[in-house]
Amino acid sequence: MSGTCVIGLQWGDEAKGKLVDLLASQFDLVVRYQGGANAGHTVVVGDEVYKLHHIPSGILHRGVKNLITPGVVINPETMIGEMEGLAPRGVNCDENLQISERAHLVMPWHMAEDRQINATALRGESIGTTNRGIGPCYRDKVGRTHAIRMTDLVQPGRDERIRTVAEQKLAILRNMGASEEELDSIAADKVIAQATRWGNRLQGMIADTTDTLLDAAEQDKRILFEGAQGALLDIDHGTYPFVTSSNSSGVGVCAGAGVPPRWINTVLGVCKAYSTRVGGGPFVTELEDETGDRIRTLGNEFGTTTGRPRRCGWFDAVAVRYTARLSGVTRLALMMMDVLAHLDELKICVAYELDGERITRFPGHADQLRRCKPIYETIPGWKQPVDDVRREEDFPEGALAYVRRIETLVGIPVGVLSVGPDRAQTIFTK
Ligand code: 2SA
Ligand code: MG
Repeated sequence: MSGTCVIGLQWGDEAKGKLVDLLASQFDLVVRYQGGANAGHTVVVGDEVYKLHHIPSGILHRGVKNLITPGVVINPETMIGEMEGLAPRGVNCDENLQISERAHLVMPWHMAEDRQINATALRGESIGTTNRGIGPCYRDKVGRTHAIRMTDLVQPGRDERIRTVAEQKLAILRNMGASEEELDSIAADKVIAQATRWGNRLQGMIADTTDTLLDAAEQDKRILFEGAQGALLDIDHGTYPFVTSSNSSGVGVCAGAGVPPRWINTVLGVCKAYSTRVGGGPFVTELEDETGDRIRTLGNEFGTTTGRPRRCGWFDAVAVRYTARLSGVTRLALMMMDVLAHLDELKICVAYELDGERITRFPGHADQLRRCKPIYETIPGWKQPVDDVRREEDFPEGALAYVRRIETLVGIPVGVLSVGPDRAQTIFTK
């Protein structure tokens, strides 16, 4: 069987959704295995723009089965909204989507708790979460005492379970100083009524996705694993504590999906030809100047989920080499090449200077990372649009020189180049 993963190698928004959509028709199954509604995958099909949050990008292809597995945290309210938004556009989730009974639910109180996280400064800075309740939901999953899972929605005892948790959460949030409006939104009766609706709507899709996935692997089916966020946001391996609460690097696939490593053989590592980050935390190659503003405008660098402007900077080969190795990347996909076509001069960060020493290892501590100064190599811009390029050999020489330099620094060949949002603007090179 062929298990292929698409993993973001930076801080998310590397255009993974576009690649998954392009590849999906070659696969039998597409799997979302971590994160939740904090993800925003934009897929452009002709004139139609789809913004997906929970639902795997494979849903846009008839005949492809889509799975949301145990490692995902699901907000049923927004997921049902997503399904209803897709239905009039001819996308039928009831037929092609299975949701794991083991997946945890993001409940209304998790959103209220998330706002409290954002109000807290860690090392002098807020994490800047997406306010989607992701961190509090994963915390409750690991804590076990306050968790509610998909399966609970369709089991006897549901209402009682929700009432108990809602009452405890009410007390916790009141103590944290939540507003009356927030407290009102988590009242037990209200949440029970919502959960009844969720159960009725989703029951046909709730399934044992682990069994489905293992059957598929053993039957030699082709499976595509769709990562959300990026490896630098990984809870264990990212720029902690400025990370998300799941394993968003390549090492998260097995646990989140419920698949042993032996079934994975290809890992596509997706990165932008520059860097972006949304939310707080260290960002060594950040450009807080006109060039940064220029990249933001040219690349339309605003969050899909929250609309927040993204911080922009140069390509960081130290960081990407780290995340590519960690994720077991077999090919790089270099996205947004069209944006760089407008700049006179480009820089690639080849090493950091930390406390007077040159390093090429990615530091594990946020404060160390914050002290790192980028050591750049300057490369002349090619100053020629590439939007219409469809073959590798048609790229300007300067653009290819940029690509070759990244391959050398990261140590992995580039197999995909992207020059725009459209399906056709993707060039498979090797
Ligand atoms: P959270 O909400 O607890 O996961 O936030 C923790 C950190 O993870 C970052 N994060 C993201 N960064 C980039 N893109 C993400 N998805 C959306 C998108 C973001 C948006 O695709 O555009 O719309 O703003 C994403 N999700 C989480 C987050 O900024 C925090 O730094
Ligand atoms: Mg995104």
